[in-house]
Amino acid sequence: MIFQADGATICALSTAPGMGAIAVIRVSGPDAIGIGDALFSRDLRRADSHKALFGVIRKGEQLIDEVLLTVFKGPNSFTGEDVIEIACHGSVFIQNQLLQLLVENGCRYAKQGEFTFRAFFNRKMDLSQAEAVADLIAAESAGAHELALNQMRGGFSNEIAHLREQLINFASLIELELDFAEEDVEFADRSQFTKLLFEIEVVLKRLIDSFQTGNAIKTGIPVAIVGKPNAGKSTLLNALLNEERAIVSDIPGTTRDTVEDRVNIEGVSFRFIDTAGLRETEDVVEKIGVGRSKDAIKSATIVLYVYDVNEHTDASIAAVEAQLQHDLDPSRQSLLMVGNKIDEHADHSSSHTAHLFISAKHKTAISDLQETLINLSNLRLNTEGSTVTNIRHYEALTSAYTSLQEVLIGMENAVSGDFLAIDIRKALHHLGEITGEITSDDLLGNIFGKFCIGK
Ligand SMILES: Nc1nc2c(ncn2[C@@H]2O[C@H](COP(=O)(O)OP(=O)(O)OP(=O)(O)O)[C@@H](O)[C@H]2O)c(=O)[nH]1
Ligand SMILES: [Mg+2]
Repeated sequence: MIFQADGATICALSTAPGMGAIAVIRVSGPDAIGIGDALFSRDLRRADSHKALFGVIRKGEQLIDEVLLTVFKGPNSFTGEDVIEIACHGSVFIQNQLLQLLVENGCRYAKQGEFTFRAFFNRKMDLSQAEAVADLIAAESAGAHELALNQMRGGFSNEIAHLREQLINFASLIELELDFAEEDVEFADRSQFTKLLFEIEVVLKRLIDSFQTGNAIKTGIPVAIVGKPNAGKSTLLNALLNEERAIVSDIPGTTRDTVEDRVNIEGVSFRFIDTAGLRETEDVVEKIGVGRSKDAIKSATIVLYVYDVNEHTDASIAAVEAQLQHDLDPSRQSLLMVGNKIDEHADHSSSHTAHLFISAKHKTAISDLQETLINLSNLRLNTEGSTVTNIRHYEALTSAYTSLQEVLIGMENAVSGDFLAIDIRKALHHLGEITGEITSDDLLGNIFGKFCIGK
């Protein structure tokens, strides 16, 4: 076990390291209240839970700080243990003095993620909820925040727990049959079971499919900026990011590798990927770049095709658009056609009414473009049930789905109960991995090791 339940009382700075207006130090464990009581000017042993007390902390005769101290009596605390939180003035000196004092009085410094691990260990939350705590802290956009919050509050866990419960019921009935093998009885109604399996299959499929969106929201919706050399892709990237991120020049083939960066537009996080201009080329390096552009198109949620309005006829651009529409997967990708360099164009009329017309260089109509991107991204938000954002969950769901398929095939071929039971147990195992009924030290180390200290 990466963290043993060693009965230690642990302490750490829970606010960001460095100087701040205030800092919060968290202490959790059986002696939290006793240790706090020894240092604080007021009686903590008889203090109410969840109420802040104002007082001072001294080191011998020396006054360290005036603080607000809150007691959270277990099990009604984040970790499920007795917890105290000390809100002090945010000087690094005070923070260090207090932590030192806590250690001198019997605390041990907490490891990364140890508070959240204890919450998991004490069943205050399951594994997917603990992971959501990390996601919530890292969330930079409204969408990522909403998904993490929903997962932390147990929306996703409940859905998985419900699926598991249904499967467990049937698994036990089938296993019961095995005990009566001689008598040749069927406790588990096969047709009812098949119906249930199909229902579970639908839910699993929906959860698996939601990962594409969930991941896009968490890591930014991938927008590939593609087009011919010199169309103004890099200029547009810079305009969207509001910084000179990519090199711009009038030499076709300037961008050779993909350049990407994230930006938040009205609370939605986008990951813009500027690519090498698409053209037939003999240049070895440029060829690799063009290959990467094509990969970027495949994995993008939104493909933004930029063309120079001065260099195209309506017919030629319609042909490009038709080809792109054909190449994209409409169930998960949208295409946005953008005519650039309108500043150089005398005639603004076009038959392409669905296209956006901008000048990347002069930042004309960039806000229209941003608005369109927001609209396209909204279309893709999952409204029904939970959205999977975590690759670990995605993999476990996919494995559960495969095992379920095996069960269904077995049912179809009327295989015997003992074989069915094996595959059902497998599916249960994979679902249990998500919520943490099934864990390994490696897995826990991996998850909690990513947390910051104090969380
Ligand atoms: N007049 C005008 N020029 C522009 C506009 N946008 C880009 N340009 C110019 O077009 C040239 C090419 O711009 P880039 O942004 O480097 O084009 P690109 O599509 O990234 O080109 P590659 O990286 O070679 O594929 C530069 O000289 C830009 O200044 C625009 O809106 N109007
Ligand atoms: Mg470029």
